[in-house]
Amino acid sequence: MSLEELKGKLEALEKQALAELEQAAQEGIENLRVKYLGKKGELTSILRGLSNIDAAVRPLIGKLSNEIKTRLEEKINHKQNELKEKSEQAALSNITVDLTLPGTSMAMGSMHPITQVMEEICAIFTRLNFAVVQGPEIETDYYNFEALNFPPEHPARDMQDTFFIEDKVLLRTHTSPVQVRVFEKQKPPVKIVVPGKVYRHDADVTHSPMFHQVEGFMVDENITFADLKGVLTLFIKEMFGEQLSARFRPDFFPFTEPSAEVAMSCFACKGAGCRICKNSGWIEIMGAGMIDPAVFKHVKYDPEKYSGFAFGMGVERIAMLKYGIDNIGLFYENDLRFLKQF
Ligand code: FA5
Repeated sequence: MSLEELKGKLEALEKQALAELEQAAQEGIENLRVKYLGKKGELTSILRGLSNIDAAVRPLIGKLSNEIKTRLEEKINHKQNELKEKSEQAALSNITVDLTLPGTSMAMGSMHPITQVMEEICAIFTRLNFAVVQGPEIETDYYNFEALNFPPEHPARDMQDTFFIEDKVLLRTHTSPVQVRVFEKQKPPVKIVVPGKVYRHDADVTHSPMFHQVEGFMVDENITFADLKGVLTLFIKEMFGEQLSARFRPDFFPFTEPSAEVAMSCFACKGAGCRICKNSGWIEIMGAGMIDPAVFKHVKYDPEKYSGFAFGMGVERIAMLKYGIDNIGLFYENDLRFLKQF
């Protein structure tokens, strides 16, 4: 075959391929690619026959057929993309979006009820101008017991109540050690509340091995038991309203003298006696009293000049009263059905 004939054949092939491509639907494109460019395709078979032609024209024909191959490949790809885009557009235009449908709402978390109650307690005292301070949960025997005037053989130091980490290092059993830490650093007047976790070897429906306390104390000249009663009565009214009554009874704490146990009437039986209040009609929520001069001596406060009161309450107990919960364990189970109610 002469050069001209071969050229004509190749050009006719390209023309035919382009005409077919023009008419092709999406499904037909791949067949077209195989038909012209595939291993057994028409262009390939012409290129195979090159060995039989005159060596002088071989490079020209090779060049021409490679150009045709590249052009066809580009056009086939272009057409394929064009058809694909068209069919996607068509599919999209069939979808209707209802803009009035409600959106997918995100599940929102909320503060744990104990945190909420603890913050509520602190807010009442900050309105009375108390500052909020925190202290370490791992304490020494000195701050947790000794400086608070616990005698060396006091039962609270016993392994059965206290979680010891090592000799003289323990998980604090109450928030009262923070009193001593503050007094060491600050001269009166002090007016502070201390929220935080405490630990005791203790567990039943109203007791947990880890629970929360809020400690409060106020030291200045001329602070009396009347100030203590005034502040705590105001706190109870703010926290619970007028319905539940409060009771102050003499009690004993090594670090207060005189001391009082503050209790509230039982939320479940309204004082008649039940499982929760152990049939007494009352649930203790707080220990309180006038700070013992022995504590002042440890921190070099002059007991002749200064006096003060302190109180410490169980946050879980307050939360149980406030929401009528009869099992302290519910606070720690992380059951969303329970937690979502707050
Ligand atoms: C104290 O811890 C004293 N530090 C309180 C205090 C402070 C007295 C300042 C005087 C001056 P008590 O051991 O009674 O006191 O505990 C205080 C409150 O914590 C109790 O009234 C009770 O409501 C709560 N509580 C005690 N043990 C547990 C427990 N295992 N689980 C949940 N709450 C508890």
